[in-house]
Amino acid sequence: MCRRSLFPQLLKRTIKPNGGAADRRSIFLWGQDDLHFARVNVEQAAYIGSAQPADSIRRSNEMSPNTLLTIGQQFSRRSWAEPWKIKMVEPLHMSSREEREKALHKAGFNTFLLRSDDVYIDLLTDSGTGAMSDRQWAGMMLGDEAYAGSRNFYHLESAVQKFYGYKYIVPTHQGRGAEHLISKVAIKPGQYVPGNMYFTTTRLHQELAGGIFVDVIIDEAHDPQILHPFKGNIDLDKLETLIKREGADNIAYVSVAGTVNMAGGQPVSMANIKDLRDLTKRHGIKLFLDATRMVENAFFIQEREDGYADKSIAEILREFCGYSDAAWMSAKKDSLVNIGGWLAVNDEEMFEELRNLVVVYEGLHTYGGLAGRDLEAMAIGIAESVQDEHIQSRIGQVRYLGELLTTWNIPIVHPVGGHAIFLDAKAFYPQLEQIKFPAQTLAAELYLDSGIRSMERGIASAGRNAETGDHNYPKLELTRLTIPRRVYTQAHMDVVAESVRAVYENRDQTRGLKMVHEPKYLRFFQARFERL
Ligand code: P70
Repeated sequence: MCRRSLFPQLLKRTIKPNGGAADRRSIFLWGQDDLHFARVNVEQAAYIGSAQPADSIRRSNEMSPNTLLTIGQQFSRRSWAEPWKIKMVEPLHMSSREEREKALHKAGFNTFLLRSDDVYIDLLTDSGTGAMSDRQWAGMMLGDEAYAGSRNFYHLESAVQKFYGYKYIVPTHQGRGAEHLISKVAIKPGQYVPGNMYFTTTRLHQELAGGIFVDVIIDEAHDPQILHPFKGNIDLDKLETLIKREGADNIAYVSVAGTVNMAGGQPVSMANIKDLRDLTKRHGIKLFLDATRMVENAFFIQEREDGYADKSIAEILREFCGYSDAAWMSAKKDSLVNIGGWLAVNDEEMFEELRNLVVVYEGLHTYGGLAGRDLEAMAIGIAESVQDEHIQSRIGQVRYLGELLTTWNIPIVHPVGGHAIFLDAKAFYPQLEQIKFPAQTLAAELYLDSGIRSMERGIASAGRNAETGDHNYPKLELTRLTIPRRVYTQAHMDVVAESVRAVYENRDQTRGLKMVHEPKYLRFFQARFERL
């Protein structure tokens, strides 16, 4: 491989500015490698991100061709490292190919049905799989397990108020518990719920409450190769058309996710949420935020948006949340805990309703289905999650894997998002029609090669159309390599990259899968497949 090819040659490719004044003042120049970019501001040409001025590239090129370079040096930047050291380790099981073949058959070619003991590197999800800090573990010992009024609840309440800025907090056992309650309270049957692409559990709860989900994300989000700094943005024209067509009274609320999971962990810009706030205010429509990976979203705003380079992650997070009326959270992601979630609102009346409903479905309003110790770990995790150095190294690790795969020309979603690398299974297996489950097939092949567990995010996840009963055929057919927080090392990422490459090199021999068992709800969790 030619080392020179690793250096970003800045090209004027892209970009259709979308969603707000700040974006419109910038032109993004993306590197040939699709990973690095420079932003040229109309007022002053400014380089941000990891794009490099020409002289540092020249300096690296002067090194001897045999010099071993760190990845940071290869990209002409200083390397990052984790802001922690390891105090306790969990041994992993390294299985043989024969064992994996057996395990995969037993699991019906569905990585959700594998036993964790049969997995080597587990990239199924970043949900609840992070490593807690020594402070969080110490906090667990301070759990106040009173049925009512646990002191840990008040710690959590203060942390959410301080870092996210909402007034009233209701704890829930995890994200979908919060989604259930807010959908029940805020949606009248037949109302529309526009959102920036769907998330499986979010949409299901909206639909179970009688809502009709409408995707109003910008078109760029549906194309894995289009480069856009804020691919999670809402298309304000699409939203306005829906409001005009259906009337503001028929919109329950606008549902915005901070970093859009199904689009590849893509962020929403501050300009977009501000414009969205103005638009919804004009029509008297509420704006609710899925804050699950909002800290990661804040990182991209700091990196890419005019005026935010010198603001802290905590400041950006507070400002962004300030444009919404309410939020729900799966704390198992950004907040560095193994279980937990919450709902937060500014409206007192709505809070009263939610606080009442939580006792029916989750538990009393001061524990919401969690132990006191879980609430404490969450309160501490929130404070740790907004530290700039934490989020830089977290996203740095995801990018590292992306850099390796991109330089090997393996098709992934660009730009690389916050929590995962998404392999583009349609491009990986052009010979497979979507009904042969290319992303599910790729997840199975990766597991067979090395014991790495990934997750299908394509046709199996998209389910069926409620009216026609046919499969939904999403544009994106992706296999997600999700990176747990503070768990794996750079060497693990090397092993993952090499395994993806080995599967890629054998891609011609792959024939796909057929579904032989299909559960009614969220079928991807328990569906079973057979080889074609
Ligand atoms: C994942 C997890 C959970 C999630 C999320 C966003 C943006 C809400 C939730 C729900 C777990 C998962 C869930 C469904 C299918 C596959 C995996 N995402 N909003 O791995 O939160 O899990 O706590 O109920 O990403 O992406 P919770």
